[in-house]
Amino acid sequence: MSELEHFKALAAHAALAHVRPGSVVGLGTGSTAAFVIEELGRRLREGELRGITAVPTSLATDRAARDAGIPLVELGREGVDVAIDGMDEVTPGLDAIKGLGGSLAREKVVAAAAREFVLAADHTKGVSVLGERAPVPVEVLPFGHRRTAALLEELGCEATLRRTGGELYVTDNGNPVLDCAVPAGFDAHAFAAAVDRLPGVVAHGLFLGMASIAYLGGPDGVVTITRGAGGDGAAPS
Ligand code: A5P
Repeated sequence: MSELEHFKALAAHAALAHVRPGSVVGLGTGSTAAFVIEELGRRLREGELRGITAVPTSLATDRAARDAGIPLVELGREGVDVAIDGMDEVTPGLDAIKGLGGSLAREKVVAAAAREFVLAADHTKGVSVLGERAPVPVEVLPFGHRRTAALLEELGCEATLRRTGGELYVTDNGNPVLDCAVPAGFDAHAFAAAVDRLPGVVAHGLFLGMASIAYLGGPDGVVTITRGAGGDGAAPS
């Protein structure tokens, strides 16, 4: 395991402290979520946790969870007790960018349905402001995606249609993704609200005010970002 993978595993294991016996767990997508799935499966097999069911946020997570022996359920009206997911950027205020792995729409549905939304990642994902390193992924309908890209660019970003190996990338929902590079100092809340109003947009990767805690694994162990009384992230502990 590489050092970065070790950091992801540390954070993933710390996040699992939020899973209680009998919980319905939202399982995120990506390389950090893979450590959550692996460890949750182990704890179930070894009887350390009982009565867990889980809602996967992607086809890849569905497969990995089945392989790990985690019982899966559909997302029901009652939502989930806790959702655990990775992220591409997180601020000290617990705002995040997600979706470089392409599962942002399902991840957002599950995060919004969670009584507790827990983020886990290696320490390189910590930023002081959103957009520092990652674009904001925007999943859009195939119909009119060029027009949607133009509307996004009118909001001040640079929208690039995602491709993998030269092929058009499509999500598990069959939709393309526009990766939007945002200018330094952009107003994430105003941008998110404007993107939400655009026809053709399915979901965007700004997860603002959704997470209750984030765990960042790094050389000094796991740093925790919590929500302070004023709604800002408290000093890491
Ligand atoms: C998946 O769509 C994303 O939101 C991931 O949660 C995010 O890209 C983090 O993935 P890694 O844990 O692989 O960095």
